[in-house]
Amino acid sequence: MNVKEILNNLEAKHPGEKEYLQAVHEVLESVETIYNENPQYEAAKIIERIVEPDRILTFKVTWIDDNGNTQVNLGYRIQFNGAIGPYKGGLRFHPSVNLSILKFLGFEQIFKNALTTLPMGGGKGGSDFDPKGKSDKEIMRFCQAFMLELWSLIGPETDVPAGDIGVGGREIGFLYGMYKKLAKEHTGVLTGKGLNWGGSLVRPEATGFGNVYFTQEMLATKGDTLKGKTVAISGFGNVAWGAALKATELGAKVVTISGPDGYIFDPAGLNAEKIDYMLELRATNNDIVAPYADEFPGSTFFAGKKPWEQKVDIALPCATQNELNGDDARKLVANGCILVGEGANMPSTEEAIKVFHDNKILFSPGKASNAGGVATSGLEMTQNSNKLNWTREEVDAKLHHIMKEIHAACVKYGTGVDGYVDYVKGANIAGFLKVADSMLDQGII
Ligand code: NDP
Ligand code: 2IT
Repeated sequence: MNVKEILNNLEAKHPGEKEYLQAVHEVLESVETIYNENPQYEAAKIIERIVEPDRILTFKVTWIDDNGNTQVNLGYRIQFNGAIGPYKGGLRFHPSVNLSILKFLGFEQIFKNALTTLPMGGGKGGSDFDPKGKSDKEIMRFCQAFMLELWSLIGPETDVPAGDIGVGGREIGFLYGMYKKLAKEHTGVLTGKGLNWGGSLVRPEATGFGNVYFTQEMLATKGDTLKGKTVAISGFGNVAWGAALKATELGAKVVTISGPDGYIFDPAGLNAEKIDYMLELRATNNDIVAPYADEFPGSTFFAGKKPWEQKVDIALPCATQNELNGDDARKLVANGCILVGEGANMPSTEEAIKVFHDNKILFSPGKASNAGGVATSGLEMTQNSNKLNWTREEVDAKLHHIMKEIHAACVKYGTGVDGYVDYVKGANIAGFLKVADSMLDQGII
C-alpha cells in the first residue's frame, strides 16, 4: 500500500483524532520518498505498524478532594513503539487531554527519542485532571490514585514516564513515592526525580537549554550567533523557563512570555530576577501571566493575544500544540523573524510550517529542538542504573553534544539542492530510519 492509501485508511479508522492525524501526516509526507525507494519497508508493513501504538492502557482514577467530594478522572498510558528501547515519554495532566492528543505526543516521541542517540522507545500518558487551583494535598491524592493503576504496567526496563504539561518535580515526587510503596523498590522508573533521590542535575532546565543549543547550531549555519538577538518566547512553564534562562545567558534579549490569558511584552528583556518571578507565577497553579506587568513597570500585558505579533529576530514557541498558526507565521516573517525553534510539541500548524519553509527561514520541529528534555531523562536513567551521579558540567556537556548530533542528523537528511535545510524532513527521516531498521531486524512481532 502506498503512503496516501495508508493515510486514508488511518483517517477512516480514527476519525476526529485531529492532532494524531496531523502528526502522522507530517512524518509520512517526509518519509514517502525513502519508503518508496526501499521495498523492504512496505513488505514488512513498517508504516502500518509504526502508526499504531503497541498498546493503549486506559483507566479510571478516583480520588477525594479537600471538601470530601469524590472525583473521577481518566488516566492513560500509551506504549507506542519499543523497537529501540523501553517505552519513554512524559505524563500530561491537563483538562484537554484525550486519546488524540496523547497519541500525537506518543507518536512524535518515537522519532524524537530515536534522534537523541540513546536507547529509548516512544510512549506518553496522562490524565484529564486539571491541576489549576488544586491544593498540594489534592495533587498528592490524585497522583497516588493515578499511580495505583499505573504501577504494574511500568518499570525501569519496561516503560519510564516523566513530566510534561502539568507534571513537574512535585508531581513526579508524589508519583514516585506511591510507586515505591507498591513495588517495594527504588528504581529509575520515573525521570525528573528530585536530586536527593535519584534525579539528574540539569533535567529541569534541559528542554529549554537544548532548544537554545539547537538554535545556536542553526544560527551557526549562517555564521550567526544569539548575541544581541531579540527573542519571543511563549508559555511560562518548565520549557519556557529553561529557554529564557539560556537565551539570556548567551546574550539574547527575551521580550515576551505568555499564558492562556495573554502575553507580556517586556522591551527591557528578562533578567534573573524576572525569570525567578516567572517560576513563582507558575507555582501558583493559576496559569496567568498578567501579574508580571504590575510587578515590572515598563512591561505591558496584552490580554487574549499571542507574542507572535511582536517584531523579533527569533521565536521559541514553548507552550502547547497548534499555538502558532498561518497568520501568526506571516506576521513573524513580515516583521523580519529569521528563526523559529519549537520548544513545545507541534506548536506550529501545518500552514505555519509551510509559511516558514516558503520564506526559507530557519525552522526546527519540536521533535528535534525539544529533544534535550528526554535526552537528559535518558542520562538520568543511565546514572540510576549505574548508581552514580554526574556533575552539572558532565550532564550539560552531554546534553550539548546530543543537540549538536541531532542538528547534524537533520542537516544530513534535510538539506535540499539549493542548500536550504528542511529540518522537519531531516528529523523525520533520521528518526524513521533508525526505528524502521530496528523493527526489520527484530522480525514481525
Ligand atoms: P508546563 O505545565 O510547565 O507549562 C505549560 C503551560 O503553558 C500550561 O500550564 C498551559 O496553561 C500554558 N499554556 C497552554 N496554552 C497556552 C497558550 N496558548 N499560550 C501560552 N501558554 C499556554 O509545561 P511544559 O513547560 O513542561 O510544557 C510545554 C510544552 O513543551 C508542551 O508542549 C510539552 O509537551 C513540551 N515539552 C515538555 C518537555 C518537558 O520536559 N517538560 C519536554 C519536551 C517538550 P493551561 O494549563 O492554562 O492551558
Ligand atoms: O515531550 C517530551 O519529550 C517530554 N515531555 C519529556 C519526556 C521524558 O521522558 O523526559
